Amino acid sequence: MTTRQLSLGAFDPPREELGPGAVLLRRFAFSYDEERTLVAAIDTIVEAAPFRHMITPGGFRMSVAMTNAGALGWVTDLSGYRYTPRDPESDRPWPAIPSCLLRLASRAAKSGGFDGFVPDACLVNRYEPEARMTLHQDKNERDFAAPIVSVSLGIPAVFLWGGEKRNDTAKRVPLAHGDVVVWGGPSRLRFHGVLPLKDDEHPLLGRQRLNLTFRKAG
Ligand code: MD3
Ligand code: FE
Repeated sequence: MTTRQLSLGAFDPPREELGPGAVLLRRFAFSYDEERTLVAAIDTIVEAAPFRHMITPGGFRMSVAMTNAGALGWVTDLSGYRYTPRDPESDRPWPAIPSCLLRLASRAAKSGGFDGFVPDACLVNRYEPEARMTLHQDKNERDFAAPIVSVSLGIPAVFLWGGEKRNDTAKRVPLAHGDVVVWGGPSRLRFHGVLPLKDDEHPLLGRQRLNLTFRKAG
C-alpha cells in the first residue's frame, strides 16, 4: 500500500487549484451529510425568508432569486448593495445559518487552507433556466482576509472566473451538484459571474440551481 492510501482518512477530496487561494472541491458537500439533509436545511431558511428577485441600484430586476441566513444578509435595492441584520421584506432578523451548513462551510475552508472560518452571512441564490450573474466583485464585506465558500446544488452551471480587472479574460469552470469552492487570498477580489443557465432537470431539485455563499461580512 502506498503512503497516500495509508494517509486516507474518512475521505480525501479531489482538489483542483483554480488559482492562488482558490480551491475547487468536487462533490465535497456530501462528505459529511446526505444531500437531503442539506436541502432540508435550505428549506428551513426559505420558509422563514422566501426567495425574492431584488432590484439593482441601476433599477434592474435580478434574474437570480435570493434569500439569506445568518446575522447579516446581502441585499440590493435602488439605494445600493449592502448587508443588513434584518430581512427588508419582513423586518425580522434573517434566519440562523443551520448548523450542518456552518460545519460544511468551515470544513471546506479548512480544506482550502483557511482554518477557523466562521461565516456570519449565507447568501442563497436560486437560478432557474436562463438566469445569470454578470461579472462582478464581492466587496461589501468588511474583511477580505476571510475567504468566501460557495456550494453548488441542482442543475449545472458554467462559472466565469475572471481577473483583477473587469476586462481580463474569464476562464469557464463547470460547477455541478455538490461542488464546493473556497475563494480566498489573492483570489478573493477577482471578477466572477455565471453564464445563463441551460435548461435541465435535477433528480432532487428539479429545474433549478441553488448556490450558497458563506461569507464573513461584519
Ligand atoms: C470568487 N455567486 O453570490 S459562487 C455571488 O454561482 C456569486 O451564485 C455565484 O458570485 C453563484 O456573489 C458564484 C462563486 C464565488 C462566490 C464569491 C466569490 C466566487 C467568488 C468571491 C470572490 C471570488
Ligand atoms: Fe459574487
